[in-house]
Amino acid sequence: MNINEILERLGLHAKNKGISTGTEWLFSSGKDCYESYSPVNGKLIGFVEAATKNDYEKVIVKAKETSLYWRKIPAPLRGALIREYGEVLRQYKDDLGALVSYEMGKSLQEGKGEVQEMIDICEFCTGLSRQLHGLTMHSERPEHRMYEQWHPLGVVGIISAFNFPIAVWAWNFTIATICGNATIWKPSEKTPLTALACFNLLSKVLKKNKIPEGLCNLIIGSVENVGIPLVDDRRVDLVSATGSTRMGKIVATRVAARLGKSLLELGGNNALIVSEHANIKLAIPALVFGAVGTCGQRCTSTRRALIHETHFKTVKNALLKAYKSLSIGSPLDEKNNVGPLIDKDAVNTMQQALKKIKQEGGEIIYGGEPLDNEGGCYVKPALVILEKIIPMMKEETFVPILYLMPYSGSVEEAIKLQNDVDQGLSSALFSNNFIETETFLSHSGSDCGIANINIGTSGAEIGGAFGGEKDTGGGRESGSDAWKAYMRRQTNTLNFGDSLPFAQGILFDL
Ligand code: UN1
Repeated sequence: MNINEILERLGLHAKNKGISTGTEWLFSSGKDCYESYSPVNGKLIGFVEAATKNDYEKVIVKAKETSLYWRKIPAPLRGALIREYGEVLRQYKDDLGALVSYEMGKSLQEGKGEVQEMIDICEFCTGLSRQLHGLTMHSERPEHRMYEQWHPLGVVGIISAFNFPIAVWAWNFTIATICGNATIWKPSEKTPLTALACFNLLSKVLKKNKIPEGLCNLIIGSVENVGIPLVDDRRVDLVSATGSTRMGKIVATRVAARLGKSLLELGGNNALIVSEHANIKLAIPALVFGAVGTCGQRCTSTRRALIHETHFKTVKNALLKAYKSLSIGSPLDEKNNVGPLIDKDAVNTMQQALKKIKQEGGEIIYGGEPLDNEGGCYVKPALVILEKIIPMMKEETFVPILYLMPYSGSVEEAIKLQNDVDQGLSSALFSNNFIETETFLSHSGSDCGIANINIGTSGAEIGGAFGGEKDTGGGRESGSDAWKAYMRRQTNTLNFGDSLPFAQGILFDL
């Protein structure tokens, strides 16, 4: 694979502009640049100009203006634009997937999978654009009609994280666009080039369809210059942010201070329960993929394995065997199972976390050490046995550390352990016992936004609503009726009679 050729096909250069209004690339008014290094081999991929506060101002003005035009375009026509983008993504799936892999470090399979998620959501949105339905209700008054409709919000700000550098943006951007909004995307500063590549492809579709500047905007900049101005800006009607709980709390508080809307998809601390009735053959690959896929950097990654004591030894040994056979190395080489962490800081975070885990009584039975292959940020995924809950187990480390913890008694015991963390994104139970699976899915079962049976915690499909409870932020993105967060609801009551009855039977004679 020739990465330079891929960069060229995606329209990327050694030095790139970092601000786009969809159809135009703008120079930054400042002098700062981001350098994007690959975690695969430590090599510099390219420079990207960093936006200033003034640049942000230029972009929001354009976005607001264009949102007034776009809201009048019929939703199915907005859907047709997104369908075209999906077609372009299909053509560039291999190149874009490889760039995701090279800039972020996830395996090539997963990089292409991320582009596939984008293609899928484009298809979903094409259909959805004809189904932005409201309800009709029966009025209590004669010759009255009551119904609700959904209108665009205006401008949607999208803040995304490095771990899914483009798919999470696509879930937000496609839905926001068919719902009639303009969008401004602030991607992670750690993965600016994949964002630029998405916009190079998008601009082809926008130009072909003669879409005015400012409908889809991208702005690469710091928290201070872009993040905070966007979050605090009353002109931004919805802020959709993906990232850490720490970041989410700042966004939520600042947006709430101006009574704005936010949609948050934050951290997870996801558990997979292996019950006494589990099919162990299914549970093992689900655990391994969940814990080491994307090198433990998915918000849906499996962090805790709660294993019934009858299976503990078997599962532990099977995991040890599987972990020993993992091939760790360049994610561009399809025979490798695990790529690098995002950067050296993440490697250090993992070392610090393991130190603390040891101090708190955890037993590291495998891995954890940094590997110095090819100048990248590689680590050996770690397995840790816990006999009791330790404070570290309650933290989301965002590195490949899997805690194994035995439980005894009924599935209720495991559910209690699972729910005993601040986060509530994803959860899984492996069991072939109907009473257990129904208990897990009942009102008193898993408290997470995602609860799976005989499927791991990661790898959700786009068709379902994605997000979680508690410190995960409560927002829902992607499928189902998540689109409602990107629109405003209006209740309409119409009188087609010749009298004016008041609701609740109130008489008001003049
Ligand atoms: C994330 O890590 O922020 O379910 C999103 C999954 C992916 C999305 C993860 N489809 O693992």
